[in-house]
Amino acid sequence: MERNSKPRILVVDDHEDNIELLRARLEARGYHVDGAPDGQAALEQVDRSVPDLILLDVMMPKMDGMEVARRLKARMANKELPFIPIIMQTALDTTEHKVEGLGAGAIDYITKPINFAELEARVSSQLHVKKLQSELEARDKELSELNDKLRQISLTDGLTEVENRRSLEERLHDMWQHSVRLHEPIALVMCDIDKFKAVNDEYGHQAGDAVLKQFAKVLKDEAREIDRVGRYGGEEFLLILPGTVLDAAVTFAERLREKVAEHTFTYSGGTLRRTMSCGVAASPHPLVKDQEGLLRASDEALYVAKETGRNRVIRFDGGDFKAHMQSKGNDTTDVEKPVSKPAAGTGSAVPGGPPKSKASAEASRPTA
Ligand code: GH3
Ligand code: MG
Ligand code: MG
Repeated sequence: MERNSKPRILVVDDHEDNIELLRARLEARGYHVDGAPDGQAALEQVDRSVPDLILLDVMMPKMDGMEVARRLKARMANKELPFIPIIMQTALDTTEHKVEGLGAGAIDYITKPINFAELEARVSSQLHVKKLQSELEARDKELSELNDKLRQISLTDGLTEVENRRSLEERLHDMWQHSVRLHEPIALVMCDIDKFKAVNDEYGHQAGDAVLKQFAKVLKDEAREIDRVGRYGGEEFLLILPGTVLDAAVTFAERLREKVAEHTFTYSGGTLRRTMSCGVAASPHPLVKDQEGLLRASDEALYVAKETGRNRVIRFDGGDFKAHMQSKGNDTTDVEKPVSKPAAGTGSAVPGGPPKSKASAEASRPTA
C-alpha cells in the first residue's frame, strides 16, 4: 500500500498553511504526504496516485468535502477504487455535520483546530484498518483464483487435458438449451479408437497413454474454436459441434477419421498407427427429441460403426445404420423412445433394444 514503503496520505484543504502544517507533522511520523487545495484537485490527485488515507476538509470552494467523500465512496463501492479511509476535518462540531460526513463516506472525523496527538492516533488506527482490509481483499482474490483453478481441474481430463465427461455433460446441456432457444442445429460426433486394448497389450500401458494424448490433440487441432472436445470414457471421445447440421458433421467426422488414420503415434519405444470409428447425430431431426436422445443416437451410430468393420463414420439416420439395426432385430426409431434415466450413455438397454452400447459399456471407466 505504500510507495517507498511509506503510507501515502492525501491532505485536502483550501488553506495552504493547513496543508503545510499537516505535511510537516505527518512526514515527521514517516508518512508520505500529498496536498490538494480543493475537492476537484483532490479527485484528480486520487486518479494520479491512490492514497492510503485521505484527510479531507469539509468547507472548500468548487467542491466541498461532503461531495468529494460521496464521489469517492461510490467509486469504492463499484470497485473502481480500493478502500481508502477518509477522515473528515471539520470546524463544524455539530452532531448533524458529523452524521452527514459519516453518511457521505467518511470513516472518522476530527474537529478543527486540530489536536495533533489525536490526529496521529486516528490516522494510525485507520491505516491499520486499511492494512487489514487490503490483506482481506488479497486473500479473497487468492481464494477466488484458487476456486477457478479447482473448477478447471474438476472439468479437465488429467491425462489428455481435454474436457472430461462431467464438463462435456454440462456443456451439452447448455448448448442443447441454446440450440433449442435459437432454433440452431447442433451435432455430436462420438469417436472411439479401434482396437485400442491391443496397444496396451502389445506396447504397454504407457504407450496407450501416449496414444490417448496424441489422439486428443488430433481431435482438438481439427475442431473449431467453438466446438467442444472431451474424453467421454477410456478411449472414447465426444465432440459437440454447435451450429452444425448432420451432413456437415458427417463430413467433419470423415476428415477426422482420415486424419487419425494418417497419424503416426509416437511412444517411447517407437511409432504405431491406429484408426477410429465415429457415430454422428444431429438435431433438429425427427428422430431426436431431446438431449439424451441425441447423445444416445451418436452412441448407437458408433456402435454400428464398430459392428460393421471399424474405421468408419456412421450417421444415425443413414442406410447402414438402419440396415444394421434391422438385421439385429432392433427398431431404428429407438432414439425417439422416452428415456427412463436421463443420464448420458444409458444406451438402449430396454427390452428389445440393441445390445449395450459402447458408451454404456464404458460408463464406469474413470476418465481422469
Ligand atoms: P474397439 O475397437 O471395439 O473399440 O476395441 P478396443 O480394444 O479399443 O476397446 P476395449 O473397450 O476392448 O478396450 C479399451 C481399452 O482401453 C481397455 C482399457 O484398459 C484401455 N484404457 C482405458 N483408459 C485407459 C487409459 O487411460 N490409459 C490406457 N493406457 N489405457 C486405457
Ligand atoms: Mg476402442
Ligand atoms: Mg471404448
